[in-house]
Amino acid sequence: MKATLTLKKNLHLKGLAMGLAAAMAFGLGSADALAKDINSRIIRFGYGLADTSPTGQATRFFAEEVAKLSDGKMKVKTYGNGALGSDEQMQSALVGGSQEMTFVSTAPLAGMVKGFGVFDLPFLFDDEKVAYAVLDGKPGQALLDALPAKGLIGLLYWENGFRDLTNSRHPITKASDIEGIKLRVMQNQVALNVFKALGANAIPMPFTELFTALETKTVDGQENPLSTIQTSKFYEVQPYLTLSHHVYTPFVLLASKKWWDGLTADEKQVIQEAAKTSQAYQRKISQEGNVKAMAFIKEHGVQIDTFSAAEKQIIRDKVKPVVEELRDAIGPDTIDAVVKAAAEAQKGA
Ligand code: TK8
Repeated sequence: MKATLTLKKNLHLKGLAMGLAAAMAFGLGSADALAKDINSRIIRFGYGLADTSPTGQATRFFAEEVAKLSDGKMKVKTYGNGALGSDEQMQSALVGGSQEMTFVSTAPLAGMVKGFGVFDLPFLFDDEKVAYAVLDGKPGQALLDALPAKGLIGLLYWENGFRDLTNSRHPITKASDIEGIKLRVMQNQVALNVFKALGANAIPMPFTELFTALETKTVDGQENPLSTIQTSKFYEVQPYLTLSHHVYTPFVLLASKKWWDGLTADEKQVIQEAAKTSQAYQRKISQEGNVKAMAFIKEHGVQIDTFSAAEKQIIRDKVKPVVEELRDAIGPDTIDAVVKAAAEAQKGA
């Protein structure tokens, strides 16, 4: 009799243990979240792109991941279309602690960490794979590591993408066609000097002011990836597009350090895990978005041109002196590390 009771008790305990193990193994949120030190939080995540953009979609994916991993306790509220300000204004809001998260292009960050200006140098990366190898490797991490001293946590890189030129004046098929174009550029010394070297009348301007500036012809042109040209509706006021792919701009997924330092270790882990899962998703839909945007822009009557290899070489030659001059403005070690890592990644491709 006694033996049977013991056997039953053991079987019962074993069943319980297996049930809990299964719950943990299948990551059933509630078992995990309850066991973790996670508080109810609202996270304000502002960004400049249209909420219909692929990266706008990625912020909602990120919000769902955070909710899943925190059992709904950490709620990310996303605000697209520049609703919370320009990249520069949101960077400052994170430093001050009045906003928790954003993604911004590396160009505006160069004002805080000069090394981020390296990504505004033309023709650095042959394709996205090379860019990911550099960004997710030591050179990219070294730049993120410089952000906490400025009040920002650089979680990882998302993709803005290869930039293409649009304008409302005339087709641009040769390097010399850029001369005299009033071209909006992102607000840093590298982007400004590079396009001045190409003869453009380069005008630094926040992204949030760009559509109106194009519509009112305050500027003739701009440069951004295809999915931005579509979703921010630049194609409506830019009849000429040149597939220049002249610069690859990364986004940095940022958190406010003031806010971050107040999170528990488990809450930080939720954000970091969600960021990592979202990176693969964001890069995938970013590339898919550019393919869709190309077809969309073509259908909407925009004239699409390209630069020949010879014209691209003329561009490289024209900006070479400026790139040399900018070595100090960016940091020679950063430039050399990025160029070396890109060459290695390209060889391994
Ligand atoms: C969006 C910007 C934009 C960037 C620019 O907030 O400013 O042209 O390419 O994507 O970060």
